Amino acid sequence: HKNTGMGGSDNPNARTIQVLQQMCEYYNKMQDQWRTIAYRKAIASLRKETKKISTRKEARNLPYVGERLAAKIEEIFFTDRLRRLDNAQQEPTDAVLQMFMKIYGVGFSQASKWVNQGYRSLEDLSARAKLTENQRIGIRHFEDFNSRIPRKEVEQHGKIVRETLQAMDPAFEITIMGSYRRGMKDSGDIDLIITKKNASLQDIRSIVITTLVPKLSAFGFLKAGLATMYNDSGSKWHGASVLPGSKVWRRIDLLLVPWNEIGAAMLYFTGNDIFNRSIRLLASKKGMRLNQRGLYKDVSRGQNRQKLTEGTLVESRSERKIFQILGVPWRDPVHRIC
Ligand code: DCP
Ligand code: MG
Ligand code: MN
Repeated sequence: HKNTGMGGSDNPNARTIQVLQQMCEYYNKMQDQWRTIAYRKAIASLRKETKKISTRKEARNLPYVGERLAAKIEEIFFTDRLRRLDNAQQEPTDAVLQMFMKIYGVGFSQASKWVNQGYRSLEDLSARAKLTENQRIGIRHFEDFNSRIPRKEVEQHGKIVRETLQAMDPAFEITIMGSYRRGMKDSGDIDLIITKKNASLQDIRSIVITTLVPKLSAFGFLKAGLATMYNDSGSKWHGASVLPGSKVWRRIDLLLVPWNEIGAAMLYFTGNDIFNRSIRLLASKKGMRLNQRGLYKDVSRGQNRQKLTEGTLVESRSERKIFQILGVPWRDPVHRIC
């Protein structure tokens, strides 16, 4: 939930917050999760502060502000900028690195490798680098995969999957998740939960993998399978889809969910990712554990909050009940942004 009172331009630390925010966005782009979280927490502390923070010592007294962040806060106060941020913005290879990281399936380590090997453009990569088939697809459809999908089009992709699946078995239920369920006007990809009343994961998986995917591929709707995962933390099929008459490839995720886990899965796949992180943290503070399969109690934790036992399942069928048990008022999906 956005803090509206403080943190705006009326906040005495507005400039410091602005610079830290840019640094945070840089680390987020670099997929440096630890620094991103550390910066977010420090920024949240500063937003709540009503006095101007100028020295390292004052900064050190704020919650979530350690020695190094305190030094940066002082630097911003006295110089109105941050050398680390200037450096980041000037690194010549940085723009290339960030572009490579936008290729589907490419993270920081693969992108850095390519930069270190001297590649500077997508053309370089496709002509000279040794690439996996998925990387080739990611590069060939770079523009498509990085453009936003209008809400109406997200619905059309969902409709094709729904109608095809329900023609085979009308009991299947398909729900569009992710940014679409949060009401956003466009999305980065199409996230579809597929479930069926009283069905097990096996039941759903066998229809989707042996029948649905081949059928949609034969239509020319599904163009490529990019990743599949079947394990304890979920069952999913990631690929690309194209509407009839269109040439634009979209990223589509089929998320297979057994009926008895539908509530926990709805909660997880609605996001956003930061909302998920905070509600999980809240669960862990109450001695419980929340994941995409359910809410568990009697989880025993060691000194550093690490899990010692799995705990027993409390709720997984109803999204609303999970909120209730956690003692959190129901939050409409459109408000699940942190
Ligand atoms: N999710 C998460 N943590 C992640 C990835 C995903 O909690 N690291 C959850 C929350 C997301 C949902 O899964 O909202 C769908 O993931 P997406 O990556 O598709 O993200 P969104 O749909 O929210 O945004 P976009 O419009 O970019 O697809
Ligand atoms: Mg999405
Ligand atoms: Mn997705």
